[in-house]
Amino acid sequence: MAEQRKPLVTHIFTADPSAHVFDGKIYIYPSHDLAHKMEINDNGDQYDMEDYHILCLEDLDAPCVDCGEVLHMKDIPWVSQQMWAPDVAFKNGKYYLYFPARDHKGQFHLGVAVSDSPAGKFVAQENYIEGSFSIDPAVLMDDDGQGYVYFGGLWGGQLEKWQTGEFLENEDGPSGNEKALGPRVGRLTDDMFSFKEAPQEIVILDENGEPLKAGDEDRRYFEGPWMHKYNGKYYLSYSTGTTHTIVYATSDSPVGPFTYRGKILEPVIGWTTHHSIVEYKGKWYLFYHDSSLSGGIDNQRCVMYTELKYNEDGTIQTIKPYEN
Ligand code: FUB
Repeated sequence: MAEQRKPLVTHIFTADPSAHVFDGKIYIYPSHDLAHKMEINDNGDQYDMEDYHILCLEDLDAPCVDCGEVLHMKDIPWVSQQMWAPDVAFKNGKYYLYFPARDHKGQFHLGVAVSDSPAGKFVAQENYIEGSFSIDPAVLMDDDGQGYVYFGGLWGGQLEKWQTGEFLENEDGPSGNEKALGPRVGRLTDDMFSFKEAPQEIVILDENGEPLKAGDEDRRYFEGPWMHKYNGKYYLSYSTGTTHTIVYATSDSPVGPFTYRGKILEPVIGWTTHHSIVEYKGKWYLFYHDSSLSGGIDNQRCVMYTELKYNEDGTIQTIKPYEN
C-alpha cells in the first residue's frame, strides 16, 4: 500500500515527521503534541511539547508501532520547554537525535542525544550544540560521511533574532523587497556533537538568479527544512509558513546556493505544515502532518505519508493532500 494518507497513529497527537530507513524498517521521529491549553499566538506558545516518541513501520502495510517515550525534557539540564521538531542521523554504529528546545532564557537552541538503537532510548548531552540557535534541525549524512544540520524557523522559531550572530529580542527581520532569510547549515564534527564552524546561511535564488525576497511568501523559506539527494542533486524542501505549502529548491552543493523549483504539497488542515522525504524499496514517500485527527486544532496534529513522484526532468509532482 503506497497511499496511506491517514493518521499513522491515533492514540497520541504527532507532528513534524522525520522519516528514515534503518535496518530495513521505516522509523519516524515526530514531535509529540500535547493537548495543553496554552495561549495561541505567533510565538507558538501553543506548541508546548515535552518529550519524544518514536514510531516504526516494519513495512508500509504493517501497523505503525509506538516505541514509547525515548527522551523527556526533565532529563535535559539546559531545556526549559517546547521540544519541537527533531531529526535523527546514523554514524559509526550510533543514532543521534537532534532536537530544538528553549533554554532557561527562553531562547531556542539545538540539542543532541545518542542511542545504540534507532528506537531509543536516547541520552542527551548536558548542553546544547555551541553556536546553534532557532529550530527544526534536519540532518543529511552525505555520501562522503560528512553530516550537515539544516535548521531555522521564523517567528516563534526566532531565526530573525539571530541575524547578527547575537540574540536580539526586538529584531523583526526583513520584509517586502529585502532579501529573505535562508535556513542555516552547520557542518557536524566527526563525533556528531558539535559544529565544525559557525553555521552559514543558505541562499535560495529565483529563476533569474536573484535571492528570493522576504515579501515573496509563496516561495521564501519559513521553517521545517529537509534535505535529500536524488540523481546526484541536492533537494532542499521547506515550509512557506504563512502560505502553508511545502516547496523545494535544488543545488549541486549541500550548502547551495539553491534555485527555487516548485511546490511539493498544497496546504493541509491546520496552520503548520512540515515534512520529510525518504526512499523505501525503490519508491519515494512524503511524510507530513495535518490536524484532521483533532478536527482542525493547530497544535494537535497527526502524521501520515503519501507517495512522492518525480518527473523525468527531476522536478517533483505537486501533491494535493485531499485528492488522488
Ligand atoms: O511542532 C512545532 C513547530 O511547528 C515545528 O517546529 C514547526 O516546524 C511547526 O511544524
